[in-house]
Amino acid sequence: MEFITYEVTGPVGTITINRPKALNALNSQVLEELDAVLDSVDLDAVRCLILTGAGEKSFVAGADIGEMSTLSKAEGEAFGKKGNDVFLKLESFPIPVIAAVNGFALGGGCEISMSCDIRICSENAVFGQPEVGLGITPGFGGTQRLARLVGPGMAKQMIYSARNIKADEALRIGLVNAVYPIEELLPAAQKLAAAIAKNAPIAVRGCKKAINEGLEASSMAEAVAIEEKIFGDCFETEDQRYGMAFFLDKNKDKVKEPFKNK
Ligand code: DAK
Repeated sequence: MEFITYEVTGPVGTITINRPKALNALNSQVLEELDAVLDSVDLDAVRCLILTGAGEKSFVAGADIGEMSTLSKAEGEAFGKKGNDVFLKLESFPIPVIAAVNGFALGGGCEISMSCDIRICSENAVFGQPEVGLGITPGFGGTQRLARLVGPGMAKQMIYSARNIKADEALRIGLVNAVYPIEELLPAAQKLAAAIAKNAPIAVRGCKKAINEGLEASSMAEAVAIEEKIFGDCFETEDQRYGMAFFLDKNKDKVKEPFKNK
């Protein structure tokens, strides 16, 4: 792959968008490679993913404006579909994905971070949806995911004004969970990923599914029914039996074994 690197350390996989000359902007090839790398993740071994950008300046500076500038209507739709398919794949990916936002996250960059489960960022991060200044609307889910994450009022202000916000404001409005000095960002992401990876993987996946599908449900009754089903499924797992037996066994000298993902 030319623009994506993928490294696995223990149960944590790190995907890096590596096109620093264009501030990691998303062109068709980046989107295709991202799609392929997600398909290649070994879900038996990897329990959490980190998504980041190469370098210290930019996470993703948006969709590739050069490539988009010459698109016809049909090509624009095809480009949009390619992006939306990858973003939906990330959002519904079976295991959690942490976006480690290391600089600019503009347009498609902000949108791809919002397709991840959790966002943390560096102090130099900048978020924004500048599309209306380019004569387009956000096209990779920005109007939908930003409104769900920070509320419609703040999302509308950011999108209509095309104003970028810095890391401290992103933290204040709940777009990111934490801000770190740039050199501490990846270690923090790895620490969080390791903490997630240590827990029962089938239960963690179930939580992701329950939260995502519950948010799409039309009523709380429907949402809790989704949770009930996923909760019930846990009782068919070895990990549930082991986790509860370990708690009930009051032997303080016993060391907890890794969950088996079964
Ligand atoms: N696309 C292509 N190249 C980009 C780029 C981008 N989004 N952002 C930066 N680059 C390139 C620059 O052209 C420059 O290339 P060279 O001139 O060196 O060849 C290089 O990266 C370094 O950028 P700058 O020289 O501009 O660096 P600065 O530090 O001065 O400025 C900046 C950094 C991030 C403030 C600036 O580069 C900038 O404003 N970039 C554009 C940010 C932006 O507007 N992003 C949103 C793009 S719109 C759709 C679905 C989704 C979308 C659209 C349609 N459909 C459903 C159809 C998504 C749209 C977007 O994301």
